[in-house]
Amino acid sequence: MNPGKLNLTAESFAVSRQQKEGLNGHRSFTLWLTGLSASGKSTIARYLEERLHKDGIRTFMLDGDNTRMGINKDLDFSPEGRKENIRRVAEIAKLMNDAGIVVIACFISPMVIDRAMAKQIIGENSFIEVFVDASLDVCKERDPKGLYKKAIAGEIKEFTGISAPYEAPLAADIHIETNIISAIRSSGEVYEWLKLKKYLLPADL
Ligand code: ADX
Repeated sequence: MNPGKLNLTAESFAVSRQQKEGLNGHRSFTLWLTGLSASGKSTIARYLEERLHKDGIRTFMLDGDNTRMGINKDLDFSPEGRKENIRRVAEIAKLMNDAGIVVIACFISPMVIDRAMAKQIIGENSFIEVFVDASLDVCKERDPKGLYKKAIAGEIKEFTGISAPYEAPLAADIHIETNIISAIRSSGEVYEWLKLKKYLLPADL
């Protein structure tokens, strides 16, 4: 829809994102974890959030299973449903970043073009793509929710990796091979990367 047609004008705020970051004592940004179901996204995110919280960093975790039970409960797993899912959660992540909060977003987000849209919504300098890379065989073996079994039996349609595509990132900011390393070590790698790239310093440094 064309915003001009709806007679909308963006409102400016009295307190800027930078001021909110200053109050919090750290920058805000979004870590975007992409990968197959059962690749370890949510487990890594949980460890990472605990660690950041201990450092006094304000965080929020967005997870596909949860948002699909709430704000996105009207969406399916068709390509259009997934695109709208990603668009909405990217807008939510952006709002949270504007509020000074660090977002850890866990979405399969299987399409390169949809992740590019998320990056565009959130802003290039605030978006960190993390590829949580586990092979399909390993994910099928883990199958914590029994979904791969159902998908292979044809009981779930359009299941990522079985009957729907997953396009791996070609140039993720962080690439974690969870076939090889544990979730806790994976979260440590992300944490060290954030420190190295100075994401965890106060906003004005
Ligand atoms: S996304 O593709 O639109 O990014 P999202 O991350 O929100 O997916 O949701 C994925 C979760 O939904 C999976 O972890 C799984 O528990 C559940 N799920 C149910 N049906 C499907 C399906 N057809 N494909 C993938 N995940 C599914």
